Amino acid sequence: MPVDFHSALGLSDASLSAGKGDAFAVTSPIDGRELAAVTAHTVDQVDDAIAASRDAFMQWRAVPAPRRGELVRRLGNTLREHKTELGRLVSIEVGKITAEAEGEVQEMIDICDFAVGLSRQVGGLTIPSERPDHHLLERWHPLGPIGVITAFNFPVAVWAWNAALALVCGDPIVWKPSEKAPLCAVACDALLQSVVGGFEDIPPGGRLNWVVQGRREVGERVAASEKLPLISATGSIPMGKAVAQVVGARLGRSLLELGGNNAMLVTPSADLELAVRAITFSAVGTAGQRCTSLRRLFCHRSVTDDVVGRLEKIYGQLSIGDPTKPGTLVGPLIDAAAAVAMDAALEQAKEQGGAVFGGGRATGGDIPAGGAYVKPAIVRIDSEAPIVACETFAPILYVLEYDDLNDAIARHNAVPQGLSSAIFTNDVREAERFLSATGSDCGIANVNIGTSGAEIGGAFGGEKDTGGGRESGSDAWKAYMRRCTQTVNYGRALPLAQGINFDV
Ligand code: UN1
Repeated sequence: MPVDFHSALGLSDASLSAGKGDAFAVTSPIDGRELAAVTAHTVDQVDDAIAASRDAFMQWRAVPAPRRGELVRRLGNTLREHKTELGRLVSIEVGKITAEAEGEVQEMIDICDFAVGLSRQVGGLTIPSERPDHHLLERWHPLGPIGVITAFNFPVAVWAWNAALALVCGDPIVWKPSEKAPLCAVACDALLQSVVGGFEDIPPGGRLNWVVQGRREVGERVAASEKLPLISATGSIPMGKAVAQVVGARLGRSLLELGGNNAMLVTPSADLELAVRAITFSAVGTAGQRCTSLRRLFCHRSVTDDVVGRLEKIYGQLSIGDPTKPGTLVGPLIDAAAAVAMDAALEQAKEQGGAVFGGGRATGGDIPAGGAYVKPAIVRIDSEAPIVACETFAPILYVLEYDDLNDAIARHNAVPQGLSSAIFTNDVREAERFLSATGSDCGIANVNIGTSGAEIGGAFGGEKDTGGGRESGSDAWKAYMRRCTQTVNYGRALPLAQGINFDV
C-alpha cells in the first residue's frame, strides 16, 4: 500500500484494484512520485454498478426523506473527523495547498449540513384548484440513480455537492471521478460506506454509491445509460457538449458545470486594497485551476497602473512550492501538460500584442523537482485579442483597460463562457448596473469579493458554454427529483377543468 498513512480513508489495495480493466498509475503533482496503481473498471463492470444502483434506488426511494437526511448527517460527521486526512490526500493527489484542500473538505461538510435541513424541506406547493372539492398539489419524488462525472480540480467537494443532495432526494450515485484523482474518490466512497454500514434503512445490497474508475470510455458508458435519468458532469466544454448530446439523445437530464472565463471590473471608486487581495486569491489560488478562477481583469484607465503595480509586487513575492508546507500559496499545476498549455497561451498572448509579467517555471529553493511549478502571470492586453476568450487552466490574468462602464460590461459578456463575475466599486449605481438584467450575464455575480470561493448556500453554475447547470444550494435539489402534479377530487361530482361539458 503506497499511501500508507491513509488506511483511515479506506485506501486498501483491494479498493484500488476493484476494476478488471487496465491498471493506471496515479502520480502526485507535488513531485511526480507514484502514489498507487489503480485498475480501471470495464464497461461490463460499469453496467453492473448501474444495475446495482437501480436496485438500491427501488428501496432507498421509499425511505422517508428525513431518515435519508440522517444518513447524510452521519456522513457530515465522519467528514468532520477525517477533515485533516482527507484534506491531505487532496493535497497529495491534486496539489492543493493545505488551507484550500481542507477548505474543500469543509465545503463537503457544509453541503451535508445543508442537505440534512433540506431532507425536511423537499416539499411542493399546494395550488388553488379551479374546481370545487378538488385538491391540486405538486410532490417531489426521487428521480433515480444519478451519474456523477467529476474533474480533478475539486476531487471531493463536487462529488459531495451531488451526493449529499442526491442521497436526501432518494437517489443513489454512480461516480466516475477524474482519472487524475481516483484515490480521493475511493476515500470518499469509503467514508460514506463507513456510515452506510451501521445505518438501519440501507437497501439490501448495502451500498448507495458506486465508484467507476477509468478514462473516457467509462464516463461515456455512464452518460449513455438510460438507467441514469440525470447526469451531473463537471469538466471541459468539449466534454460537456459530448455528454449533453449523448444524454439529450436519450431524453435524459444533464446538469453541466463546464468552463469559466471569469472576469472582474475594478472601477475608479473601488477600494483597491481589497480589490488586489481578492484578485490575488481568485487569480492565483488553486494555481488558477478553479472553474471560478479570475482570468480577465477590466480596470478603469484611471486605476490600471496602480492595480497592476500592486499586483506585480505581490506576484513577485508569492511563495510557490510544496503545497503541504505551511506558508505556500501556490502549489503545482496538475501535470506537465498543464504547464505546457500555460506556456503556449502566454506565447499566443505575446503574438497578439500582450505584455507579459511572470510566467515560466518556478524552480530552485525548496521547490520539489518533478512537479509542474509555474510563476503566475499577468498579461496587459487588448480585450479583443482572441486569447482572452479562451480558458487556460493555469494562473494567467489578462488585464484589460476600459473607459466606459457599459462598454466594459459588454466586453465582459463577450466571451462564450458565463460562470462567475465580480465588480469592485463603492458606487451603488455601478454595482446595481452590474447585477441587473443588463449587467453581468453570468450565473454568479459578486460585488466587492472575488470570482472564486463561492459558498454552498447559493446555487452554483453558469450560463452559455458553462452549461447552464446549477448545483449545491438554493433549489438546485429539484434537478435530483421528479415533480408530480396531483389532483384529488374529494367531492361527489365530476367537474371538468376549463368548464368542459362532456355528459354521457
Ligand atoms: C470548480 O472549480 O469546479 O466557488 C468549483 C468556488 C468553489 C467551487 C469551484 N466553491 O471556487
